Amino acid sequence: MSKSLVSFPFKEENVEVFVNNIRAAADIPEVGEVLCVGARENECYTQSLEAVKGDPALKDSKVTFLVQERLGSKRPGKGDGMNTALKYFIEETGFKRIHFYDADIKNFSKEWVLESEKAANMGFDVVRHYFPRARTDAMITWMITKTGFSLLYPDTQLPFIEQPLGGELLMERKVAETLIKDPDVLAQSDWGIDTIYTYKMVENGFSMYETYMSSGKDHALYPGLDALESMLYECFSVIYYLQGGTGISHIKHRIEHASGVSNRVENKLGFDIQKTLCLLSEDWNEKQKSLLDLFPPEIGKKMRENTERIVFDFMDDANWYTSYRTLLENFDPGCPDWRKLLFKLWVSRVLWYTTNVALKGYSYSFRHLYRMIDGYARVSKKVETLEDLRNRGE
Ligand code: GDX
Ligand code: MN
Repeated sequence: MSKSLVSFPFKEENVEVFVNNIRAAADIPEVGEVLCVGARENECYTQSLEAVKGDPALKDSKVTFLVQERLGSKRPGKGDGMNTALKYFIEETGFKRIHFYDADIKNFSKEWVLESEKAANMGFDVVRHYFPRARTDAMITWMITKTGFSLLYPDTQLPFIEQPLGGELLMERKVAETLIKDPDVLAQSDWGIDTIYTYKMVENGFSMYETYMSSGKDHALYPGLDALESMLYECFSVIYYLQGGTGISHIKHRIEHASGVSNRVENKLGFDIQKTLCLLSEDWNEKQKSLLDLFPPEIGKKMRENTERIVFDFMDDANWYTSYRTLLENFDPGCPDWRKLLFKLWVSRVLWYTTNVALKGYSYSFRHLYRMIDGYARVSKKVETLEDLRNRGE
């Protein structure tokens, strides 16, 4: 069948936004079915299903609702949702392609689907959306995922994928077939799913096109950085387990050039700095303090000072590189104190970046972030030192 399946993993989203998105996807001639995979049968699930059933605009469309299966071994989360969709796509349909979109996108339209279809029609196996983001957004992507890929896989395309955690993507059927057979993919039931999909796509040599959505993604906002703790931990844990992979092939990878950025995105500097500062000084215990002995003395000492007063001015690019290496060598994914410490190290890194880089402007910030990833790859390949990293001009 030459059509596509569009899939929305969802948990607790605004029903009106979600149903609008289902309607937009179902209305596209290239789309044969819309699949909605809910975390559980909650209010959002039943209300969205009711709304779909009663909608005359959807009476000729195939819209399927499923509760996600328990497929993985990590926290049951978005990973089980996405893998349930992959499994359904392979086992229950003959469609050519599967698309994924987050359910909470307020400005979702048929363009999102059609843009991916066009790139896939050019012969790419995977299409991923990327879009303009505020300079303080995507702090897990930049400081954890891209940094980790740059340290571990500097010779591959992995560090240079624009939005390795993005939830908006298309796969040709052969990609889905490969992923769903992979035990590492199936196990990853939590927020680590996006990282593992991205990694496995590259490891298997699938070609990738990144299409630029200049309108950006307008979606539900997080209250503060603390809400990101589980996402951070789950995304880092995947990188931790991915250490030691070898023989990653060079893939055909095209990144569509970015066009404009709206003033709203360009001028936004947005999270609650006051609240974030407090996260550095809260919840310390003796175990966490002793784990800091594993870090280079100047980093351990400064971090430990946070039990008395807030200190983050030391967490520059070079010290983040070293901290990350220490984490890769010593982290214990099962230990709650390592999890807290990882979070605090990352908070100090985000605060350093915000006050030393983000405040200097939008273009300055992105130049810095891209050069940081290039620099980390050079240091990993031992063609530059940490001192070079500190001395590089902007
Ligand atoms: N089925 C299912 N089960 N869906 C879920 C679950 C779950 O347990 N948890 C969240 N979702 C859905 C949610 O309803 C939404 O549609 C999507 O997954 C993304 O969740 P959201 O809370 O909107 O997260 P956020 O921060 O906007 O997500 C972005 O970053 C994540 C990441 O960085 O890991 C987004 O690009 C995600 O696709 C990406 O996984
Ligand atoms: Mn969202």
